[in-house]
Formats: sequence, structure tokens, C-alpha cells
Amino acid sequence: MKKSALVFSALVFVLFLAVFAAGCAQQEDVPLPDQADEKGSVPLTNLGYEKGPARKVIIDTDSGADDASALIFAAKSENLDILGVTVLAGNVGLEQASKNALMALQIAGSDAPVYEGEPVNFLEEEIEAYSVYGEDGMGDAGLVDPLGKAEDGDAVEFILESARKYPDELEIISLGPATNIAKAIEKDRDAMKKIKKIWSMGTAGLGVGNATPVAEFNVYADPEAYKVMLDSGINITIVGLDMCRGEAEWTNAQFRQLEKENDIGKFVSRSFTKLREFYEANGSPESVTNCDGLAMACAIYPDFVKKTIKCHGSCMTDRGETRAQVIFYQKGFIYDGMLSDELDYNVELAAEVDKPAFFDLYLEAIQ
Ligand SMILES: [Ca+2]
Repeated sequence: MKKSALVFSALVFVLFLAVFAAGCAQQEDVPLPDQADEKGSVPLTNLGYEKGPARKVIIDTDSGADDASALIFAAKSENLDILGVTVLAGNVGLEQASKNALMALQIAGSDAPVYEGEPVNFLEEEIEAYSVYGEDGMGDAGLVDPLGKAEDGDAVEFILESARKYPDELEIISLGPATNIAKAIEKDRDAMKKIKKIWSMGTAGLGVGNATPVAEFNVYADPEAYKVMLDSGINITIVGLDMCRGEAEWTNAQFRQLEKENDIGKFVSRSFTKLREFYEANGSPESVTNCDGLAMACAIYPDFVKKTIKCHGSCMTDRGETRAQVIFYQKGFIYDGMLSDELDYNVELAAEVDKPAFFDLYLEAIQ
């Protein structure tokens, strides 16, 4: 071989090595699913939650920002057929709650009707709205200006009509105080007993409260109503605060992702502005809970709930420190202080959900 041919071959070999090395380096830059961003986002197609036939639901909501995100989640899901949205005071007053629900549905492209409940609790006392989501419940970000209006009909009547029309089929997803549901039970217990299931975002679960050390906000806003709901004999699955904490929380990076995704993502992200400020001021600047969104994930994808515990749930209604605490007696657990096991095991308590998949499922839904 001539010297020039040798030099040429050597150059080709060196060039090949350089290209190969660059290729390897590039491959190393691509994050593997288990190395992807801070929360380990994995390709959405691998989440494994299948779409099923649409189930008839009513969403009962006090329409703060997390309710709005949950309404959008439901409206964008093929698994749910939203017969209507019933609103009540809680995070904000009734009129504002109604506007927020209408706005969320509008953003999601849903024409589900909205019905207003009464602005008073089960004891007919005015509900004092308290929101960590800002004055308008939507982050005070100038987002709320819906085109639509609430229906003339009453929320409680709409729940009852739907329960009678779809016995053993209708599910209610409760994202606020239980006032509307309890009033419906009081008016027609038999019709309400035909509700297939109530999904309740409420109670501290097996963790600590947020309204008090033992009470969660939705129950605390109307414990008498929650007690009526628990004692009704309706099939209830409870998603407590413990399920939406920790890995289920949305991080700052994920809010940036929402902002970049599309107009729905921007709307949801901005509605959480005040809540994120609240968390930051209270020493938790990295992530926030989205309890109503998480409860909605449980309702949309029943497989998202990995474990439930059959319990007797007992709601405290005294005016002392334990007001609105819900005590869970777990079926099969031997309590030293209990003489008998003759309890009505009236709830399924969510004990494990697929927390890491929550945000990815949400992002997939709003495409
Ligand atoms: Ca709520």
C-alpha cells in the first residue's frame, strides 16, 4: 500500500472513531425514563391507564383553583360523562364558585350545565368562605370572566332528579363541603341510596388535617353534612389529604411545563399563583398539593387507586377541638378499647394511589 493510501485510511479510521464517540456522547445526553426530569416523567403511553366507557357523573364543587383543575381534567377525560356541575360556597362564596366552575368548563370546551346550591351549610348558617387561592379562588390572576351562566334550577334538585333518572348508575364526585349532598339525602334518602358511588375529597385520611391538626377543610366547613353523608349507607370512597401530599404534589418545574404546554396549562398554572405564594410563605417553596385534581384522577381511572381500606368512618360534630375530625375504624383491626366489631363499615378509604403518575396523567388529559 502506498504511503498516501495508508495516511488516507488512517484519517478515515480516526474520523469514524470521532463520529462514533460523538454518537455515544449524544446518546448519553438523552435521559432514560427513570432519569427524566426531577419527578421522573415517563412517556405517557407507558402509564397504562386505559380509557373506558363514559360513566355518568355529577361534580359537586366549591370551585377554588384545584376544583377548576379537576373540572378541566374531568371535562377532557373520555371516561366521564358530566351530567352537571353543582356548586356550593366553600373556598369562595357561591356566586364566585359558580363563575369559577363556568370558566373552567369553558376553558376545557365543555358545555356541562352548572347548578348553584344554597349559600348556607346544613345547619342553615352562612358558610364563611376561606381561600388560600386568592380573593377570587383562582389566584387573583384576572382569569375569571365566563361567557356562560348558571342554570335556573337548584343544585340539590338537580342531584335528586339525576339520582332518580339513573339509579345504580350515577356517581357523584364531591370536591367541596358535603352540604348539597346532605341536603339531597335529607330530602329523598331512598333516591340517594341508589347513587352508585360518591367519591369524596375530604378528611385527613390517615394523616394530619389542614383546617385544624385533625380536621380537613371540606369536612370542617360543614361537619354535620359530612356526618349525614357518611351515615347514609351510600357507597363512598374517600380520598383524604394524605393521598395528595408528598410525591403527588406539583413542583415548580411542572408548573413551568404547564405554562409551556398550551392555553389550558397556562390557565391552570396561573390559577395556582396564590396557593404557591401561600406555600412559599409557609416554608414549602418547592411544590404544592392539588387535592381535588388528585381525587379526580382516582375517579377517572379507578386503577389509579392501588389500595383501599374498608373502614367505619365517624365524623365528630362537637364544637370542641375534635370538630370535623373523621375517625376511621379499619375493618379487621383489633382495637383494645372496642368490645365488639359490630360497626357499619361504610367507606372505602384510599390508602395508596399512583402518586408519581398524577402529573403526567394530567398533562396527557389537557392535550
Ligand atoms: Ca374544593
